[in-house]
Amino acid sequence: MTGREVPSDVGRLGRVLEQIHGPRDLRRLDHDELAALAAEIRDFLVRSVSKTGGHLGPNLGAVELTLALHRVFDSPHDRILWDTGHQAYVHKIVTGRAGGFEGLRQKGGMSGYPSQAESDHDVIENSHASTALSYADGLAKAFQLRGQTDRHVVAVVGDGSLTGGMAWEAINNIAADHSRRLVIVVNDNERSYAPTIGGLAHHLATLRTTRGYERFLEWGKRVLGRTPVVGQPVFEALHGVKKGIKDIVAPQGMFEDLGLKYVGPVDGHDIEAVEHALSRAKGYPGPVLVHCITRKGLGYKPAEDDTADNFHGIGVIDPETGQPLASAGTSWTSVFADEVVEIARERPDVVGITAAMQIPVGLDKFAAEFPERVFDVGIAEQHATTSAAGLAMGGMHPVVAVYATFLNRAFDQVLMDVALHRCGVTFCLDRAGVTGPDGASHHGMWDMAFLQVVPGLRLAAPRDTVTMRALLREAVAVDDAPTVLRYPTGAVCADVVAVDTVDGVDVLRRAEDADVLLVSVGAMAETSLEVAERCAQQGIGVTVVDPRWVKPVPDAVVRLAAAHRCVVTVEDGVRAGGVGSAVAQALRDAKVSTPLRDFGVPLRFLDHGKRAEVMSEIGLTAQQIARDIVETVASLEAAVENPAPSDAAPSD
Ligand SMILES: Cc1ncc(C[n+]2csc(CCOP(=O)(O)OP(=O)(O)O)c2C)c(N)n1
Repeated sequence: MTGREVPSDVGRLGRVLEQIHGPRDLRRLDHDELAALAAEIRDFLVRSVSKTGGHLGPNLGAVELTLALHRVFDSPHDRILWDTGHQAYVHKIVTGRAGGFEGLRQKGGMSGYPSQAESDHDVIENSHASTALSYADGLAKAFQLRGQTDRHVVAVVGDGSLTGGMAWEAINNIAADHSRRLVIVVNDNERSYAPTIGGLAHHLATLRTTRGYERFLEWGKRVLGRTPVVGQPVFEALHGVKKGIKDIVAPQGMFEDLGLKYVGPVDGHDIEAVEHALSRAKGYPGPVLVHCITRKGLGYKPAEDDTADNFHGIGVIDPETGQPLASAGTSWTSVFADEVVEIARERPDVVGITAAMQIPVGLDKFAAEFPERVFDVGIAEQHATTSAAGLAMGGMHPVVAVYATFLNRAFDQVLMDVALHRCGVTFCLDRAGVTGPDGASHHGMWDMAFLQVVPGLRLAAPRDTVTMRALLREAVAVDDAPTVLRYPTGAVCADVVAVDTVDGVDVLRRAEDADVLLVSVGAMAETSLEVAERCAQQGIGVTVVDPRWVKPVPDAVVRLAAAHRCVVTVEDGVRAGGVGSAVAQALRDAKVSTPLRDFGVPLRFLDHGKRAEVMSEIGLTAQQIARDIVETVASLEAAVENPAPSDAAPSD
């Protein structure tokens, strides 16, 4: 398909696709119909994902693989698990959800990942990579223990996700027990976002280039097997040295040495070949790994031509050209990207670390200028963190740039490996706070809560370009403790200039006769100022401060709080244990009795939708916060006018 051939109507299904209501319908199709279906699915994906945004490239590369999986295995009786889950659109289409694509990732619409609420065919929905093999291990054990041995468990994992440590912990366990059937399908497109890195990638590359080896063995078996007396023994002898030959010619022994049967490599776009390999795997009594070679973005020229990331994840685009339709504005990521390069030029000890997301987190400019000082460690946030500790111990200052939600994984490493050892490591958490269309797993709402308990760690939340640059510099200047910078997704707002500074705490608005001290965290500054304006219109004075460094709570915040009737905190992180909780604790410790009202993200998993829609749903808009403050101040006044009797007798 070229860009020109993409029709404009989203909902239209092709001739074959409109007959597909569930996986069973796939099994009736002949070879030509399957080929037509694959083309129709690609056409449908381009038309719909270009309208909504989403993961286009990975799904274009997984079309034939998904069709083959659903023809060979009987989902949902058999369980098909998608690692990360961003490549499961085709699975959604063939399990009766093509109609949901108009609302893909929109509020109230279909999720961009598998979702148990949507379909019995969906099992895991976490979308943090490298977990599927562990789920599969557990499911296979459960089926065995419950006597459901006719049920197959299949885990589909990309070569990128296979770089994550959890995947290897799972393989270590899966391979150790041959009493259970479990099929691992490696969807190897040689890419994570960017080309997959590391020793594993080299190993897979070697396997890719030695396809002829398995064919040679097959040939040997056929030809020599037909030769009576000498044939079979010769083959046995040949096969006996197979491992030895392989270790020299094709080190695919790695998987087999671990105890996994290896099938492949298979052309992942040849449905018959994939079906053949999967059928072999299905019939095997123990764990099997099927290695499929695919191409990300296949069939859509703009994606095929895009060497940066093959349209891994896109916003709304013109399907003809692949160009974005909306101009994005200056992103927080690009402000970070520019400043970190400036710093790197001045400080040769500063190095960058990314967990397979160099472009998305903005370390690409740094890497272009200082390639030897930026390390892509694969999807390995834990390793990234402890490796950063090692770099710090060796005299460098690492800047670890990750999405906020993915640092969850490395909590113990931040705590024990970095903080306990007082290592100067700076974590830059992109996409912090409510992110939007990627849903529950991608909201970066936990960092400010779980990092509160890390002794010595300092956390800053910039509110605009100027504070972002300044705080990054302040953070990398700390060489004896971890520092964290967290900033949201999307375009950075206009600069919010402080009217005053009190011991490092920026005063953004000072109200005469202030009733309320509003402590605004990072990018909530614009909202907080609007809150103050709305309250002023109701006769309530609100002074707005931005502590910049929110952990530990600055003393100045406590002193200012003591001089007000009420303190309000506004943050886009989870309320439970967040900055509001920390300020409340600091006030209690200082015996400041000013009442506090904390606004933040409620303790539940948030759905997908636009960021503004989600913020409104959870009450984090200026209008909702201002209304609440007006009510709080009114109830404080009522309490002063009608104090509760202090000597009320206890009830029996
Ligand atoms: C723990 C974690 N870190 C980072 C990511 C971001 N991420 C999403 S998909 C992806 C690349 C996955 O590559 P691969 O598994 O090969 O799948 P492909 O897109 O190539 O099909 C990354 C890094 C993630 N989902 N989870």
